[in-house]
Amino acid sequence: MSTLKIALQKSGRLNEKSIRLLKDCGINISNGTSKLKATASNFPLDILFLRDDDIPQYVEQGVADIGIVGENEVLEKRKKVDLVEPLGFAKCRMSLALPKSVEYSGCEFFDGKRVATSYPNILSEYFEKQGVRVEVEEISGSVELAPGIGLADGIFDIVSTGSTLMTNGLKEVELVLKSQAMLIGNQRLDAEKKAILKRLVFRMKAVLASKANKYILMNAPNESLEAILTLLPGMKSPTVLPLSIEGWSSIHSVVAEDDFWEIIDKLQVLGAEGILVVPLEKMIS
Ligand code: PRT
Ligand code: ZN
Repeated sequence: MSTLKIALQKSGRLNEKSIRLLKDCGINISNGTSKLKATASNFPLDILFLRDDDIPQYVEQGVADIGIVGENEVLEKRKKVDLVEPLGFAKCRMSLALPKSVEYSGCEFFDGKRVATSYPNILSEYFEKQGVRVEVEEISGSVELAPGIGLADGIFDIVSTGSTLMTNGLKEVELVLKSQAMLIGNQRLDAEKKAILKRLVFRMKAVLASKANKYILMNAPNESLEAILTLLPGMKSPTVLPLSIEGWSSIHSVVAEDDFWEIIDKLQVLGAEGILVVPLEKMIS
């Protein structure tokens, strides 16, 4: 019986959420998460804990069959791996930033300028596409300090809240790409491993869908039913049950987290009452 090997970040921003995702998929990691290797007790999965920078290479070589890593690392490392499933966490953007006082006129501003980054490949490719020539200064950490010490005119780095840029007197001037945690896979998995991966992805999708949606119940006057039903997509269609009070119904449905507040506002205008919102544990469509 075959076992799939997954590479997870040993410590850092991806570590906890990657392990959490496996747990939400019902996978028990038995012998702790502090060691280099762990084994799942109830699913054919071995876990390797690595630095995130090494994960694309290990997956390409087949040392690990699959891995969870930021899309940004996959693009930067230029390894031949499959992008299997975006996982919706560790969302960030990769942006160009300049000292606040600099007047920015557009991408051509960077012509002949020096830009410090830990992502030289993504940056070079971006400027090549723009037809702008820049000098890429590769540094491995604290990129945001580079302009202040005269190492570079600007920087290219990961931005999440923007507070690192702000505290270093920098402003974001171009968003180059968006990134999130990604499940990646080796391109030559045998049939048995592919079958295990399929089972894992099925579970992951159910977990991700449940997080992106909420179950909603409400009471509504029958004269508003039609209007309310057009607002609520549900999984196939909403469930409508009569209440014991004449002229009223109970409506059950599933709504996307993203549209949630907008839909609630409209439901209230349409006379919906007693609105209950319940988190979903798993969602299988
Ligand atoms: O030790 P190892 O090499 O495994 O980890 P690492 O230090 O290289 O990576 P880690 O754990 O910092 O990040 C892992 C992944 O998380 C990254 O590759 C991104 O895909 C994703 N991610 C999401 C982030 C951020 N958000 C983030 N904010 N990675 C880094 N940052 C840093 C950024 O470099 C900058 O210094 O946070 C700062 C900006 O944050 P704000 O909120 O101030 O804008
Ligand atoms: Zn790293």
